[in-house]
Order: sequence, then structure tokens, then C-alpha cells
Amino acid sequence: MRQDVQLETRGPIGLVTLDRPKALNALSLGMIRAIHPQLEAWASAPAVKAVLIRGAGGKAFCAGGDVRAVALSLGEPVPEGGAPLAQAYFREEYALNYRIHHYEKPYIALVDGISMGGGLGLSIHGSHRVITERLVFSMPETAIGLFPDVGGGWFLPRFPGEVGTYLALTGARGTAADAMWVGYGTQHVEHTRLDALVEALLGADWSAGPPHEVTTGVLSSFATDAGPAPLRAHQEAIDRCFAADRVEEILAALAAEGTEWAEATRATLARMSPTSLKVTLRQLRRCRSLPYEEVVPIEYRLSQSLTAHPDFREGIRAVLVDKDQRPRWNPATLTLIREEEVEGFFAALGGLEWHPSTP
Ligand code: QUE
Repeated sequence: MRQDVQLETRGPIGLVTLDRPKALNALSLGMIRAIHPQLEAWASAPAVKAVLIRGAGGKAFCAGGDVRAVALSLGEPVPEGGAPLAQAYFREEYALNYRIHHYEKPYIALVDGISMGGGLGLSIHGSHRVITERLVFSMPETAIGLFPDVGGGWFLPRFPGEVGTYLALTGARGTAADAMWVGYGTQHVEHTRLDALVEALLGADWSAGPPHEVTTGVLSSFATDAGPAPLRAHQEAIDRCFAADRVEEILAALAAEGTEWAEATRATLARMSPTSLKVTLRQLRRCRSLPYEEVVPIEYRLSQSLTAHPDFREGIRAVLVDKDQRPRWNPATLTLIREEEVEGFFAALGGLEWHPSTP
């Protein structure tokens, strides 16, 4: 079966090419199941010095997880002896992210074009994130009744000030310069230079030093300045408005700003799932001070509780199936959601908890 991903060992480099261009390289369970064991094999192959991951098709690195397949599977009978897709998908996606986070060898993501949600999960956890001027990144999950997962509870609070909170709640898009500023990118390289960069890694003198240092040396020789970050122009307003611990207070602070940017931001938030907004803000506040290893099991609980909430199916319908962009959220407003209900999404899963050894 075609796995929509190419896995090649080329001398010192293990090369992963996400190859599902019609779906903007969105990450399916089959792709996860192909990539994870290959990373394991490369980790213990002495000849392989580094792993490199990129997207095929020229438009996207990876547009996210295969949330459409997860949503469409919700009403279907569970495969004999298997787990429902919503259980297996997030469990295995987070396990792959976790493996990348702790990878022993350099893990180099070439992030050229669109990178959303699960695309950040495949890149931001790596040791080296090469981004190009064509990068557009976002964590858009509140638009589909989900939450910024794949470690968002860990990496978003580590962005400057409240910028991570802003990106998570609004789903706002960032540029390459923004990505360098927040720390998503480690090197900015012109997209026309990527082929030469891969050649340089293939031809590098890996005996010259530790693999992480050799990698940094090669990537640095291609790096250029990304320029000023557009997001930075709004940092003070973002920090003023997004520091609150309640979504209602954030909306009130935006209303008090009285700028065009604040009004547009308020209008964006008004389109998102109210349940997602409340759960996401609580996720970010709770995870802010936790190590990554403690964030993943919390996000797995949220993946299970939120995919079971009607807003997820409705969000997928409105954004990815019917594409009318007019979701009918239920509950429809923030005031209808009680704090105890928000807390309920964080409840432990008993025998279905996420552990680093699973699957
Ligand atoms: C929120 C998301 C996703 C999204 C849109 C959102 C997501 C995702 C995709 C996506 C986009 C294009 C495709 C595709 C999937 O869109 O996770 O297969 O061709 O994968 O608002 O979380």
C-alpha cells in the first residue's frame, strides 16, 4: 500500500518526504506508522548521522493532522480488535512527536510553504528547523472545535510574552520572520537554496565533530536574515489583551483597545468554537509551567474529550467538508459554558491514558 511518504537512506542522511501533495501533505495514520519505526531504525544505524524531513509538491510542508478522516470515522463501527481512529490517531501522532522531541541525532525539518497544526508537531520538536520565506504557519484548531495540540501546551507559552496565547486562540498566521522571532525557526534559508542545502548535508564531513555541530555549521552557511517580524508590531497590544485567564476578559480588553487590529482580532475570536477557546486558554495556563513530558498526556485527554464534542464534527464540516465556513457551535456563546464543564475536558482516561511507551 502506498503510504504517502517516501523514506530513503542516502549515505549519512535519513530522508523523509511527506508525499501527499493534494492534501497539502496532511499527516495520515498510515504516514505516522511508516515514519516512526524508520526514525527508530535510523537512530541505531551508525552510518546515519542526521534525519531530514520535508514536504513534496512545493506548496506545503504539512497542513496538519488527518482530522477529516478522524471526524468521518466517528460514526463508524470500530475495526475488529482495533481502537477507534480518534484513539489510535492522536496516541500515535503524539508518540511520533515525542520521539522527535527526544531524538538522539540531528532532526532537520525543511519547512517551506504551509505548516499548520500537526505540521508544527513534525518540525518544532526537532533540533533544527530550517524555514524559508514561503513559510506560512498557524495553529488553527479553535476553528474546528479542537485545541492546539502536538505539544502546543509546551511550545506556545514559550513564545515571547502572550504571542502564543494569541496565535492559539485566533489561529492567526505567521510569516517566516515571525517564525524566527518566536523561535519556531532556527535558520532562515531562501527556498531556492534548499536543494543545495540537502547536497551540502549529504557531502558534509561528518567526522569533523559531533553531528549536531556539523549540522549547525552546514545550515548556518546557508542562513540569511528573515527581516522584521510583522507580529512584533502588535506585541504590546497582544501582551495587554491576552494576559487574562478568562476568554471573556480577553474580549473585553480587545474592545477597550479601540484599534482596527483589536476589532479584527475580536471578530476572529467570535468565529471560533467557544468551547475550544475556553479549553485552549485553560490548557495554555495549566501547561505553561510543565515539562513537555507532562504536557503530552494532558493533550491526549483533550484530544479524546474534544473529538467527542459535537463542535469537532461541525468544525470539520464547515471548514473541510462543506467549506461554507459557517459552523453552528453548540453551546453558541462563551457565557453558556460553565467552568466545571471546561475542567471536565481534562479528566483522566483510566486505562486509556497516554504513556511514552505506547503504542
Ligand atoms: C484547523 C485544522 C486543520 C485544518 C484547518 C483548520 C488541520 C488540517 C487541515 C487540512 C488542510 C488542507 C488539507 C487537509 C487538511 O486543515 O489540522 O487534508 O488538504 O489537517 O482550521 O486543525
